[in-house]
Amino acid sequence: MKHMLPLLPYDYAALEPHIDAQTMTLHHDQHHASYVANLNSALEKYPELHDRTALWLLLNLSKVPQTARTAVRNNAGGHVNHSLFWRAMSPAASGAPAGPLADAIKRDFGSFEQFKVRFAEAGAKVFGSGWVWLARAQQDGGRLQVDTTSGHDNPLMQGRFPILVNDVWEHAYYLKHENRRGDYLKGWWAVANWEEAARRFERSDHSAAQAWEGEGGLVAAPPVPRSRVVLRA
Ligand code: MN3
Repeated sequence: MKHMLPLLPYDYAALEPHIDAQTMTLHHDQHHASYVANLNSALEKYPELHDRTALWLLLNLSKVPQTARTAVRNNAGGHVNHSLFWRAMSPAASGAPAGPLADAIKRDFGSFEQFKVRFAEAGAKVFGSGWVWLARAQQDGGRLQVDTTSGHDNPLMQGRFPILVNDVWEHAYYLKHENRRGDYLKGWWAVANWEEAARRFERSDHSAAQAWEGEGGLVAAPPVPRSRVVLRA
């Protein structure tokens, strides 16, 4: 099994003006594609790992031979996180969560506004390359929390389930915002996909293992029909 680059679920320009088409094109077609290619290449010599999903590899690094472990951690992580990230945004974003997720955010952060401040502050403080997450603890009554990870690590590696994610690597914003990561974080709310977050929140209401059984499909999901995606010549 070769790991495959999923298609974007919308046009490269669909998140304009908040995220520009050139950034989306480079980010998906070059950055994400390179993680997939490098993951396949890192696994070439290890046929016993060829049937494993990227998520399985990330969560079972101790079973990956040491010579390939760092490459697998970085590139399986890059593949899993970007696959989540494309779906964490939508051109038809509602602007705010609804239903049980909205209630849980109010319970755990005080208000939606307070959550947004916490998320943006945490994202701004990530040193170097990393990610900012809304994640759900498996213990502690399934509390929501803001997490940050370095490189391409994922909260699941600490047993927390990702609900919403933003990429704060410079490649996610530098063309449009240069060094102003705070501007990117502020504008990003306009495309945050609360419908997807609500689906993930609902799915997280189980043990981590159960929740992630459905997640294998995330990375290996069949691509959306090409007619929905404008491909460059
Ligand atoms: Mn990225």
